[in-house]
Amino acid sequence: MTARSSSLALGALLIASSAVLATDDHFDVFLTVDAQTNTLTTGRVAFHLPGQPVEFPIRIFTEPMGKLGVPTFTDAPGFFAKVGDLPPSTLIGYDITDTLRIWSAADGHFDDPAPESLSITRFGTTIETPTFPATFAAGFWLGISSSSGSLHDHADFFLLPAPGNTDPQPGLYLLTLTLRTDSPAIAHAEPIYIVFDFETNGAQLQPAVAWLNDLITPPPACPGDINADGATNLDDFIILAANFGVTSGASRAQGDLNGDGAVNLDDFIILASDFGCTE
Ligand SMILES: [Ca+2]
Ligand SMILES: [Ca+2]
Repeated sequence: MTARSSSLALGALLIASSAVLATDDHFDVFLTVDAQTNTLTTGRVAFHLPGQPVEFPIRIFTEPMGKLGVPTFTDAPGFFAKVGDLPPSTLIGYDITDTLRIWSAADGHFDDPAPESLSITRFGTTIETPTFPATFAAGFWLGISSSSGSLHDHADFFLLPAPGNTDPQPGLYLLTLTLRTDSPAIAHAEPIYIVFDFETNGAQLQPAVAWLNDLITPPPACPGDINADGATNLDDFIILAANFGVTSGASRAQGDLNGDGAVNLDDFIILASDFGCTE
């Protein structure tokens, strides 16, 4: 039995146990429809905290693999809406909108396609991440909201080894999804980013999430505005100076203005030429 076929067989087994998995401590992707723009929007709900608080809006999610003793598997994050958060009886689905990517700890980015792939299984239907960057892979319906507009569904995620390999390499893997409904009146959600941690123990999660935050944050009106207060001034210079010399993994909020992960003279020049800017 190949690793892939054993993964799929396990997936079939896990579908039967999904009621048990739903009680696990985990974060899920919270879903609702923005009343002003009629757009599906995402947050993060913490099932393991009292009252299941929701952070909103959130588009970046992190998840360790290795549930149920299977190193390459997790069924989280799931997808969740409380009563009234979604229109009643509405299908929720997704599409994969990029190849699977792997975090480069050395260079501090998710630019590299992973030789591995990721599969998503729900109700016995499976799709895999596309091989080529920026390729669309049509997903399927994850679930349907109740007559009161609530939803709680989990799919099964499996990390698959590169062709010819027995196991995936340890790393942080980035899955890009766009969530949608079957209602033509509701616009698709902005892409969400799920970082799966396969056997790295989270050492690089913070810079990886910072990199994604930079990716989805619109460029500021003032290119030298490090602390995002709408002006480029001494406050920004102090942050840049405090991090000057960092060679990788730095975020914009730490003074990396050109997005190369380092804080150095290149960033200082951007700040200096923008000094005094106000929005
Ligand atoms: Ca500023
Ligand atoms: Ca830089």
